[in-house]
Amino acid sequence: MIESLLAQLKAGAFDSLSRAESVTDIEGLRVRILGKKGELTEILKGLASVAPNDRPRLGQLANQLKDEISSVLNQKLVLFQAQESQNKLRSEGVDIHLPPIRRLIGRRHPIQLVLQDVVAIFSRMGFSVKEGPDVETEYYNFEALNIPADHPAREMHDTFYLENSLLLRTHTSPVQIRTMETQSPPIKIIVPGNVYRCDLDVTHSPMFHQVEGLYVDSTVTFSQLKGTLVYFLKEFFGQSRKVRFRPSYFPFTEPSTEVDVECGRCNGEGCQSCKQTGWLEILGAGMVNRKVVLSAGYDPDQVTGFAFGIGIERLAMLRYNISDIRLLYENDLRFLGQF
Ligand code: FA5
Repeated sequence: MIESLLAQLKAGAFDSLSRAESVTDIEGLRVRILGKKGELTEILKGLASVAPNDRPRLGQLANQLKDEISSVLNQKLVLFQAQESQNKLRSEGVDIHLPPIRRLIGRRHPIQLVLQDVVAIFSRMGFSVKEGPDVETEYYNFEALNIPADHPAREMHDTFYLENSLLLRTHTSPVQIRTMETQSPPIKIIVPGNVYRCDLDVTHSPMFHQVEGLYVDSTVTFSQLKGTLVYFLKEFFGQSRKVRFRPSYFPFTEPSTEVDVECGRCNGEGCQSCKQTGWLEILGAGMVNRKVVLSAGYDPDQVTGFAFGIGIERLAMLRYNISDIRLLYENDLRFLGQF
């Protein structure tokens, strides 16, 4: 009886094995046939009721069958495992001939490019870099610069006021005072930084950048100021770009001047970017006012100086022919990608 059951099991097992197609099929068959509750175990339970003399022979027969089936199961398992891992590799394969995915690489903002150049040019002339706070007191932003509370120049600055007499600095000139208060002449510094004014049109931005310059020593002259600025402009724009100095007024310098550069979009003909004037104003400058020298604690009879404040966005507009200052702050990658 057991012998014929084992023969049936063998025929069924080899039939199932011949139809198995995957690792999962093989694992299923192993459990079904040889598992703890599998078909072979069920048959072996019947050994208890056979004659004791027959048991060793039938036991041996069952073990042989178990080894035979195990060996075929293992062979097929290795085969299917190899096939399946090949298929997996093929489906996940990398085609090394495909072009690589293009990664966008960040680049410097045009304002940073211009700032770098300006700082480099003045550094070559012996100016060192200083910084000051964006949040200023009224004293440093106005009073110490000879702009008292009722002075009309305060209105020209369209200031963003904060609480407790604090404000967002409207220019980098407060750093002149902060530096003179703590250092003795000679002082030769530039101050790159952000400044803020409630201003917005094609040439005005509410946040923009200035580079302040201050040179204070025993005999600093206006011709040195002009020579320094002309040298800077030729280095920055090249020899042939037209520039002009206009007389101007700042409460903290006397005499004062403003410098314009010819508009490159219309070559001086007049267009929307230069408000039809053919020129773009880039900086204010002058000899440090005696009152400012005095309030900084120096003797104006012993010490003279010049100062200037350059608008960095305006330099960028002129260098790259940018028609509207607001383009610089819209973060449009099509625009920024050109620099
Ligand atoms: C001043 O800010 C003075 N502190 C400059 C100065 C320094 C004069 C030292 C004398 C001695 P002004 O307001 O003109 O000056 O600004 C200087 C430059 O900043 C301008 O020539 C212009 O290029 C730029 N500028 C002014 N307002 C704006 C704005 N809203 N957006 C962009 N650029 C501006």
